[in-house]
Amino acid sequence: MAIISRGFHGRPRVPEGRLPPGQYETRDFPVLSAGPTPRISTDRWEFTITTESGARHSWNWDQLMALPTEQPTVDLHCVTKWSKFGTDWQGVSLDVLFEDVETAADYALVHSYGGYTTNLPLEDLLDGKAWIAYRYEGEELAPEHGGPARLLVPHLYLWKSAKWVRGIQLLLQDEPGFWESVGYHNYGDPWREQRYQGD
Ligand SMILES: Nc1nc2c(c(=O)[nH]1)N[C@H]1C(S)=C(S)[C@@H](COP(=O)(O)O)O[C@H]1N2
Ligand SMILES: [Mo]
Repeated sequence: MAIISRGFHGRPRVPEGRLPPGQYETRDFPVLSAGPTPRISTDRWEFTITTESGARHSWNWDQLMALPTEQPTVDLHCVTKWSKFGTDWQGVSLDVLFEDVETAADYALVHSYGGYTTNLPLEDLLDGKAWIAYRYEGEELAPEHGGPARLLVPHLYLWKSAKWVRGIQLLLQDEPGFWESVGYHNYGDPWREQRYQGD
């Protein structure tokens, strides 16, 4: 019987507990977009939170830049099974943007320039769990990766991190977004491997 010492064979192993089930680590940063890359200049860029009663809270680019920023370092998990560890971002916490928003809604539908949408519970955007990110690894966020600004919600599969984000619509009742309406899981927790409906 062969004695196999796992410590000395194969690829270096990922630190225990860092890779969700069914994922592999990559060092690349693949681009996954369902359509063409919209080009939005920061002069025209606007981000709006709309409440269930129709109240609108908007920020232009200069107003976004004037808000306090954070520099989260996070692991990314894509439903196509790649994970990327320790990515460095800069952006504004959604807690800052929601400070003056009064709502009784439990659900959020995120809208992007170009028409992409994705839904998630409002609580998954709050308490330090999500950002409007506009810098990646010390540089302006590239258009292919969602520049000038994207949503970053790293505790859910990456399809929830809407690129070219333009607004968040608050809803009393949940509504599926683009991938959620064609069979992706409604919530998308990588640690529970919620890839598709029924998982
Ligand atoms: N607007 C928009 N956001 C999007 C997508 C998209 O097609 N359009 N794709 C999603 C998917 S499926 C993934 S995996 C990630 C990919 O981000 P990346 O291209 O920066 O790796 O963006 C998500 N956000
Ligand atoms: Mo994805």
